[in-house]
Amino acid sequence: MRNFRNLGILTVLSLSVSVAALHAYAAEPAVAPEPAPFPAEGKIKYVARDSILEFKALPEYHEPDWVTKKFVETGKLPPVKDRLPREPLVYKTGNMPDGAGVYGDTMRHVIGGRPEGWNYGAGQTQGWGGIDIGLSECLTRTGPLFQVEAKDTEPLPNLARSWEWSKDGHKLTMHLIEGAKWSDGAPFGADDLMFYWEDEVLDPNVSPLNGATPETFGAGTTLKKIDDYTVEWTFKEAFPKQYLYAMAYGTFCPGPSHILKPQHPKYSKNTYEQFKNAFPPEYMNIPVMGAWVPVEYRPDDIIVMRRNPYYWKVDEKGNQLPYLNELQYKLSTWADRDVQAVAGSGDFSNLEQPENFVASLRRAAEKTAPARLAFGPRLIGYNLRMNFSANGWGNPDERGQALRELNRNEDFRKAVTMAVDRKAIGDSLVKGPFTAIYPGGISSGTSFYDRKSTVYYPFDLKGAKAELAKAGLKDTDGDGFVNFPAGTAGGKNVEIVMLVNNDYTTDKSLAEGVVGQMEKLGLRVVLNGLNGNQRDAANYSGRFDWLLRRNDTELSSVVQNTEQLAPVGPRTSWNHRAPENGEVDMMPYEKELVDIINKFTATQDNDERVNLMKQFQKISTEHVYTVGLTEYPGALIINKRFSNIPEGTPIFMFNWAEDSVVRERLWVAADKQQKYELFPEQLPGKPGEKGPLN
Ligand code: BQZ
Ligand code: CA
Repeated sequence: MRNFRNLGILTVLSLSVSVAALHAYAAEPAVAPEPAPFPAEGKIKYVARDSILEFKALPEYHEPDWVTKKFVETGKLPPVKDRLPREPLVYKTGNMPDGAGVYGDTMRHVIGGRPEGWNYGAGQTQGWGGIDIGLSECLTRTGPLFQVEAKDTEPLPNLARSWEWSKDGHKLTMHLIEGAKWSDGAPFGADDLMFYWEDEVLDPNVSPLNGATPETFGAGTTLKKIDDYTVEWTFKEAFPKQYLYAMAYGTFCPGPSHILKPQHPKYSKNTYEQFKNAFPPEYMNIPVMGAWVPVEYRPDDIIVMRRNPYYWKVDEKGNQLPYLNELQYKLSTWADRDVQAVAGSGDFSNLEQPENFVASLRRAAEKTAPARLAFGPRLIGYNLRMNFSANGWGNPDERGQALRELNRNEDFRKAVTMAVDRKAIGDSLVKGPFTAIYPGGISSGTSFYDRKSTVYYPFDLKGAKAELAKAGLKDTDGDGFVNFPAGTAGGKNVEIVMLVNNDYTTDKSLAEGVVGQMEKLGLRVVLNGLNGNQRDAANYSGRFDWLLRRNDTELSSVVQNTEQLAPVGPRTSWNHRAPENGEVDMMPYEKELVDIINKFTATQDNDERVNLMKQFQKISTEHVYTVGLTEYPGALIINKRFSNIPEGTPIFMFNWAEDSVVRERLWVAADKQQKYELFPEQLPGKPGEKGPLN
């Protein structure tokens, strides 16, 4: 039924969508232009938060027959009811679009990242594309919240099954799921949380993946173990419910402490580097709380994961989840993920690169199309971020230091933002109703967005050049590029190195666009294109002058990764962090932003939160905290054989769709199942052993 809808977009594509020609203003800030409405497809069926899941004991439990026959009856595994917690997480049938499912089949992902190893808590990526999202279950969960009305929502329980606040709101007692086990059968409990908190988050020598720092949970926050299934948070603020989002994916997903702790420098002779690299990609069967366990890794080829026999979630009939026996992650490119998903050799993609929109739409509109394609709201955006640290983050040389001083000059930032022709930038990616002028700040697709609070410096090259002159830059040697003033960096041409993620066509296209437009302004920009892992490392360590970066959830949801909106801590902002042993040298307006974020986090008054975000939006766009480039909608592409895909799932909001679709609930009807499994009727082996168990 989606095909005719896609045709709808195709016909819109053929119309020449004309945005009212923007008048070139002087350097007068304007209000952002109204983004052209985008026909997001798939109506989200909003549900009550507590209609999704609960924790309770069921009269009986089931598992795939082959698990019983080959593993339980042979004594290799205890019976399924002994592998489940006393009260497992139960997904309610009423929230399942296609009801309870049947076992079988696999989901074939294609990803553009590459695994560094399995030590997520020490900052290693597994290659993105849903791998870490599936492996690392977290205290709370927010991906599926897209289907819950924003006003009364709160993160869903997950490893933390319930929590309550003290009367004065400074303490939060959190109750963990009881009797759950890691995929190797070891017990899960508060010790896993304490290792993650004390020895990974608080330890300044360890930086967990997705960037959890002590300030992510509020400066001065403490966590204490009460008993095996109870922990107690203590916060400086009263009732900072915002931090329940930080306890979801990305920032509080504890690892298997029984495996990790012996390798940590505090408990071994290992260096921090040896700890981080103690579980290379070749290390198989790392214990996880997730639904699938890595059992096979072939470099540049594939990662295969098999169902976790101790997974602690069931459906209302008592069927232990997941329904899908296997996940595959073909190690290719992000662009190839789109191609394979519409072609049917892959099963899933977040269509997020506009260069692939038209070809993907055409293929998905055909009768024989193997996959459904549905666009969501405009929540994918890109910003040009300037390194604001003038006190040493990234150890710049003289040129780099001089450039950071320029980045901190508002006339310079205005010159840059006014020299960006956002219409041309968007059209360079894809023509049609998709891209919108994006001044920066909160995405227009979020419930916190307020256009009137969004300051926009319209494209105006003449005005931009005037601002550049005001910043003290002149082309003293007449070669078309402005120079540093005499005595600064040798009075040479200003040369800006912009960090770019080479794994995406879109990132590279936008970067080329920026180079070209800055040249017209008289600024020489040079690209430093790195693959995703190297780009992330350079970003975290401040080794960049400018950074072209796709938005993360702090701009597509505001409530997720909120601490990344401003330098509320030494390592929370994407483009302004503290040097080794120093402070963040904040500019006055940044201090205002930090103050607003802290207030936002400390209040639960929705009207006040909306108001604070309007202030944030105004101050950050007026002072050009980032230079917005373009924003557009993404589309979810999923093979038609899968059931239980929630209609209208956005590819990106509180998290990526790999989280939001709730993969452990997806299933394939028996008559549609394919023989794609690579390790049929096999289960994960022992930690560190080769491959799956037969
Ligand atoms: C989605 C996502 C799941 C990271 C990554 C990648 C890294 C960034 C970002 C996206 C990929 C896909 O995004 O592009 O569609 O599948 O993995 O995690 O861009 O380089 O560091 O933030 O999420
Ligand atoms: Ca020059």
